[in-house]
Amino acid sequence: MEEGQEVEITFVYGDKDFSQNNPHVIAIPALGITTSALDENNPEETVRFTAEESGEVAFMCTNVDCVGHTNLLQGHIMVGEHGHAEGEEHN
Ligand SMILES: [Cu+2]
Repeated sequence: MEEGQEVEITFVYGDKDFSQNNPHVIAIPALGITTSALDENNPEETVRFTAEESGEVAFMCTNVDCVGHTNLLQGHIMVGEHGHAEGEEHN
């Protein structure tokens, strides 16, 4: 995604093979975004935001009790500089 771009991201619960419900709560702290608990009962949530600055935006699970929690702490969304999105043409 590119700086200044409006973005929608849908987080999808992916633990359907588990024998237990395993709620995750996803946060993007730099954008002040936190989802509801994502689980069997609420398997998807879409967040919308505008990427104001280029760089890496971190996201992670904030439910410290979820199974596999330590694997879910290092998500990154890459925001490119305006006008430098890969594949863009300049005429
Ligand atoms: Cu989690």
